[in-house]
Amino acid sequence: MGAIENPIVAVHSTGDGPSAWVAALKAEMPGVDARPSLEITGDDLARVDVSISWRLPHGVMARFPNLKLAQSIGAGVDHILDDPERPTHVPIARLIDPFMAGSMTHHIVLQILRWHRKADKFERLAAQHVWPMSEAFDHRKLHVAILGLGTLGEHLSRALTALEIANTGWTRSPRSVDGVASVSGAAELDALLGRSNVVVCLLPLTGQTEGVLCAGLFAKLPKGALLVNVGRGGHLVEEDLIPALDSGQLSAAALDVFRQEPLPADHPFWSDERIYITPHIAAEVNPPTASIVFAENIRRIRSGATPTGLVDLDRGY
Ligand code: NDP
Ligand code: OXD
Repeated sequence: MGAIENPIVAVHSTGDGPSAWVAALKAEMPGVDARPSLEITGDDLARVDVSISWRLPHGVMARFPNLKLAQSIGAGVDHILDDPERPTHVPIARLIDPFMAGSMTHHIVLQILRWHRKADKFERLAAQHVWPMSEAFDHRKLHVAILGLGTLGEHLSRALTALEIANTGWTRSPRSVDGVASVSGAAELDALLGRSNVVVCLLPLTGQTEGVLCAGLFAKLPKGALLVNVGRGGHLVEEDLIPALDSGQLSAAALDVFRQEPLPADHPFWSDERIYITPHIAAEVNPPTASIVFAENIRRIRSGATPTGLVDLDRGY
């Protein structure tokens, strides 16, 4: 495919819409012709070479016949792979933004320490003006299993280690990273779970990881463990969670992602105080820093170089 004359970058995002993204990209890349994906029509469709999107309605990407790159506004690309009309020859790039890694780590550390230090109990007592008996917390008794030791998992591991919280990552293929403990494959997962009282899911959603957070996995943890799911809602078998909490196998769950988002108002998770709910904000994408990555990938794809964050379509992440 040759160079496109006057190429257009198509931008789509849910939430606040594409305008903040278009503005941030123009600030980072003056002169770029960036437009909301859903407003591009007629002959201009053939001028689109890059689509930058979060949850683009299915079928829209297929309208760009000269598309060269599908760039995700997010670390996950499941929302792009889900599109049954996606042009399968077009490479997909996920977002690797150090800002997001820091943000994700802050969120997870907050959830772990809030549980470990019983923050909700002390907030309740303070509201009743009660000065409770002192209570000792021993962070040396924590061991965090990080399912998924990629860009985000590795950042988390280093931060936990700096906080003197023991942790081990779990990957698909064996990894050797200085200063980061890890195991890989199904066989090693069982032993890791057996010694982890916190399990954090930072996996991509793929055919292999769908439903990984289920009764079978919970049963391998020591009783009273904490589950933190910041991967995707599809990782959790929702029907297995409340029974695991009722039996005491899990003592709490911090969930940021759900099978249906927004979480329906009548969902039983809302009214269970053992479940800490956040609305998919663990690591919000940040237009100014993400646009640095997007601008670089636009330059690369237009000059024939390889973009950053390319997804292996066979692995699905
Ligand atoms: P990466 O692609 O960098 O890392 C993925 C990790 O998961 C790798 O270590 C990989 O193993 C491991 N993995 C994949 N499949 C398996 C498997 N079958 N068994 C064991 N390990 C597996 O992703 P990121 O760290 O950038 O992001 C992870 C996910 O976090 C995203 O896909 C997204 O779903 C979620 N996310 C959620 C956000 C939120 O706000 N809630 C924000 C950002 C991301 P290996 O090293 O062997 O390849
Ligand atoms: C992401 C997300 O994948 O925000 O980046 O969930």
